[in-house]
Amino acid sequence: MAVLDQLNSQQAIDLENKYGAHNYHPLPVVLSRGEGVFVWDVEGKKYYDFLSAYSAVNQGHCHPDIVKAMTEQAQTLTLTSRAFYNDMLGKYEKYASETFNFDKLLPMNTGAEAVETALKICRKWAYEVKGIEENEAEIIVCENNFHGRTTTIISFSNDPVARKNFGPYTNGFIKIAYDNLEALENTLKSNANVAGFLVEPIQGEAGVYVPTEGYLSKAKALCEKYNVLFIADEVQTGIARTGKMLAVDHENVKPDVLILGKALSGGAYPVSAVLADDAIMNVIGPGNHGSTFGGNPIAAAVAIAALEVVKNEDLANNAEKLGQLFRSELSKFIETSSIVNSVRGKGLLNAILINDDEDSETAWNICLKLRDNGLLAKPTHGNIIRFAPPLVMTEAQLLDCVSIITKTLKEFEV
Ligand code: IF1
Repeated sequence: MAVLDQLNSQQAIDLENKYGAHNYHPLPVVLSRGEGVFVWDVEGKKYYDFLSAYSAVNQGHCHPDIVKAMTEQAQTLTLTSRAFYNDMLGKYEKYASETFNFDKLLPMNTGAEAVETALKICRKWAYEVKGIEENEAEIIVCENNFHGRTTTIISFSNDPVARKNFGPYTNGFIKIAYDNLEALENTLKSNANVAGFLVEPIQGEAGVYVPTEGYLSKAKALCEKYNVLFIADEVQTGIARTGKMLAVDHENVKPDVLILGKALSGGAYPVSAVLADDAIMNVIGPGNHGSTFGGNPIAAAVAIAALEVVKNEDLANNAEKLGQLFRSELSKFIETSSIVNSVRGKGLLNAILINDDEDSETAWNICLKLRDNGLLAKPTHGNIIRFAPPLVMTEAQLLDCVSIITKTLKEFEV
């Protein structure tokens, strides 16, 4: 078998099982093509994509503008490293900094790298600006957080599957309950060494937990009061996913440090970024931080195109409108359903809670049936199914998906 021979689904699955590390348990479907809100498997079956690669493909699969920008740049200059300047990075840094209203951007590749970058900037700011004693900085994080999979990040995770047997762990983090301002204030009051508060504006992986209205703005005010950096991880909630360009925009909060990833590239290429104003970003000097691919010309060209698509196609308002429609349609179904307890979310980041134990197979089996019915989604934790289609979806397509979802759920009514 030549390396690029066409495979059927089972052959592709067998290859991954034999030659790939088993660090995922994918839904058994083998995709070979994507366009807009649709993906096709190797046998040619068409599906609505209701996961969007965990909110990386907000602009739809293979968006022509993004592909064009990537292709043209790939035929011109792919990588220089930051040992030299290139003609694309400054344009991207300016465009993105102005888009999100910050002085500067530090370009990285994956979300986890951007989170790590933000943590390093926060600590360095604590020692050199706030005046905390070196190696004493603490960063507050939330229970049930997800910020990536590096050793430092999983050090402050409470997900045993993501954390166990990866020690020894990185110190310097204090965990508090999410959506709990009293817990935040008590920690700030009782610890002079707090440098920052790292928070997801909506907790995605935990199960799409939308905090109480006002939580983000009041948390930001507490951070200002105690001279602590408010660090927003918008890797999953950003880039129009929740109905605004950023989830923090729903409360008019400007973070001290903003972390972006995933849909910053429309899912075409690994692009992440940390944005901050000069008083914070200028703690970073030559040699303090970097990466081989960070800020490469393709990433810059792709990110500019991906952000242009979000603006030109008004994807935030579309996500807001279709998200409200989705939750209202699912709420009607839930009124008479025995299998779904609730629907929650913001914009087109939503989830349903299945009426079964967290360790039951029901949510997984529902996703297998959704697959058979032409829609791809996957449970987050046990009995929660996340629904996050590309933001380019039309109202007719969304209603078609609602009927697929409700038809499928009815098969599981007890
Ligand atoms: C997996 C989900 C998980 C993120 C937030 C940083 C990162 C992520 C808020 C790191 C990444 C991905 C990672 C992927 C599954 C997916 C995910 F919530 F989006 F569904 F795991 F929680 N901050 N989320 O959501 O970005 O390094 O991956 O580019 O690791 O299984 P990354």
